[in-house]
Amino acid sequence: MERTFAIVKPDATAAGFTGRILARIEQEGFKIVAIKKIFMSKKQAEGFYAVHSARPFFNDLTSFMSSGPCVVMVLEKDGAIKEWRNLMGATNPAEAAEGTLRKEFGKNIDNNATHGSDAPETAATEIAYFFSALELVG
Ligand code: IDP
Repeated sequence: MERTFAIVKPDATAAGFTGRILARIEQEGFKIVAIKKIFMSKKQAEGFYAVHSARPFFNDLTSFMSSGPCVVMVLEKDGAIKEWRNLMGATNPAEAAEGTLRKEFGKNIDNNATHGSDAPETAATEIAYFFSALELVG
């Protein structure tokens, strides 16, 4: 069974969408293996998005991610990485398909409600950034 790392971003927690997003996650057959609410510092957000440090939107992205609380999670399902990205939809909510989380809950490309790992190596790194092995409750 594959695991991926997911975030309910600060725009979505502030708007009160956490419960509805968690409900969709369970309805779509993901098991929530670990979950917690955190408020990242700018430095912690920069560490998490280090792979994007050369991108023009890095400062805005890390400021946004440290602007309010997030819900961070480890999700488990067959093909979890791809399945979670499919459920999130396109990065830009304006381009996201009907029925996806970013279409329903995202406002724009900066405030797009959710994050998901893009590959097995990133999933492993991102899970380890936020959770210890003891916190993963299979
Ligand atoms: P993903 O979250 O769909 O995997 P990435 O390309 O990994 O997309 O980008 C990480 C995050 O950075 C996105 O979720 C989005 O919030 C933000 N982002 C990506 N591209 C842009 C952009 O062109 N302008 C502003 N923000 C962007």
